[in-house]
Amino acid sequence: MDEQKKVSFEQAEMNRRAFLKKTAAAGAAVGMMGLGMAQQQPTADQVVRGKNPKLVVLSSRPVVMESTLELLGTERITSKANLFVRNNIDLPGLNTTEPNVQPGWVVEIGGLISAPFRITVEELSRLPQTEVTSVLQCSGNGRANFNPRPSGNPWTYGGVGQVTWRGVLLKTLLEAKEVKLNENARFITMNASTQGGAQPYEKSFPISVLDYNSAMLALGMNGEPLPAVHGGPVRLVAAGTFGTANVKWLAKLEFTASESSGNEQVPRYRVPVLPGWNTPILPTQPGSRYPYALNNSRSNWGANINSFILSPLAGSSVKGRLVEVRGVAWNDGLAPVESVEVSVNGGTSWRKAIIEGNEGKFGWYRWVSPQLLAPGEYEVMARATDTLGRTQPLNGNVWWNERGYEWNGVMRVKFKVT
Ligand SMILES: Nc1nc2c(c(=O)[nH]1)N[C@H]1C(S)=C(S)[C@@H](COP(=O)(O)O)O[C@H]1N2
Ligand SMILES: [Mo]
Repeated sequence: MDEQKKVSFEQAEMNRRAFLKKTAAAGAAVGMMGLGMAQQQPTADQVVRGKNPKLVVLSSRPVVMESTLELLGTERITSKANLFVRNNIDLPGLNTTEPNVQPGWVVEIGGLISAPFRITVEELSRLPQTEVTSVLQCSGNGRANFNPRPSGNPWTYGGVGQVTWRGVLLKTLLEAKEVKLNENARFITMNASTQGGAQPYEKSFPISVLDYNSAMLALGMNGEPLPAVHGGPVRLVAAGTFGTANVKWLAKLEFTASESSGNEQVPRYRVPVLPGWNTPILPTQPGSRYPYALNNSRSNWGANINSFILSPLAGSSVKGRLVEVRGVAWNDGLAPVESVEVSVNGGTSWRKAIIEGNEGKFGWYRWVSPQLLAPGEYEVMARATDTLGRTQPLNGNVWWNERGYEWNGVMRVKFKVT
């Protein structure tokens, strides 16, 4: 267990004990009501105010909770109640979906630009605002499928959601301030606030991969001020990238010539690759260790192509004969998702699903595949492909990597037709 994990494990344990003590006291006060409350883990709404109690808490300190395929299937845009949370470092007092009202909050913008400056949230809110709908996904989502199971939070499929961000494009901000990029600027290096004594969180993303043109300082989500737990009052959103670059509680943003060498950049959040950017994962022996360094691996940059089956749900029974298999597909937004193929016979034959629509290039493509199915047991699979020919492996374990990132294996769902 590395040092950071050990610390957070101890914190989680302390938190659990404090919680048990509290619930035991509360339980005693109401005569326990026969609920055996002292055995229960805190629910998502107890960990973060405003969250749906159906979210699954993976850690209460730092806060890590995942949504479910069932909940994701009920909404076109994931509500703040149903959106997963991934904190590496909690900021005290922000475990709520309410806005984080902090007048005068400052973001420092600097590094390789013609003139560094500071900007307040009030000033940001007076600049032209842009909306973008994008898929937010933890790069560890799907980790529980890897065999052997890598260390880290055992995300199943719920570390993902689709939300609409509103804020000021970085490009718009620099133009408004009449600030020019230095030609040596290659990366954006960001720091989260350390208010309340929080540990630093520093991440870098290459300007080229990040689709600099759509990177924004987000102040809002789904038509409301950005919820505190999701990074309010201001968060960097790089549509098309995995969650890790989307720094919450943004305090500083610098244009730099190279990547941060901090712990969150290396060895964390990386996959083995041959040198190069946005390259495929280098296959490694499942179960083996990898000596992560900046030059033999890459950070979790652009989201790789993926698709999830949202209906029917695993283990469910549906009425035949016409069964609508439904789901979503997405990628990094660099090319459109071209097709989703569905198989109901273990991959022997595939049929193209109907793509019903998508929420812009960074959002989910909703697809449906009507199937005529006689009563019986089925296993349905779905595989997305984009116009660059990028597709999902039938066996996601081919990309097994020590830390279990970027799972995009074809999903298999067993259900019954009655
Ligand atoms: N300041 C800060 N920003 C952060 C993190 C964090 O721990 N601290 N976690 C990152 C990771 S790993 C993910 S997956 C996303 C999760 O975003 P959410 O909690 O809003 O769902 O936030 C990213 N931004
Ligand atoms: Mo993440």
